Amino acid sequence: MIRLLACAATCGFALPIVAAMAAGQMVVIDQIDRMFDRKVVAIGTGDMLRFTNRDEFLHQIYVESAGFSFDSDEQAPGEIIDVTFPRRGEYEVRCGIHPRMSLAVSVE
Ligand SMILES: [Cu+2]
Repeated sequence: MIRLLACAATCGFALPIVAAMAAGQMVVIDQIDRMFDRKVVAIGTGDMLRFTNRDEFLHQIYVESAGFSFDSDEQAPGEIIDVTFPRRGEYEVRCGIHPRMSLAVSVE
């Protein structure tokens, strides 16, 4: 145990572990009444947005950009869709079924 702690202090793997724990935050975005629950969200690189569907009909979220694209396919009521944003940038999450739904995602 002492040897392990000594190695953690000198071998440098303690820092990456802390960094990994700090990354990967999750923000829940509800979809309700044909809207996202906010217009804008700011997250860090590698963070995840969790999209719920609190309506009684389908949603289908997607992102189209040069750096990152995603399509959830049909999301049933109650279903959860997780989207991880792997790199910095400004993105727009939209719904393929409800064209007025829009969420601006700033990844820093
Ligand atoms: Cu929708």
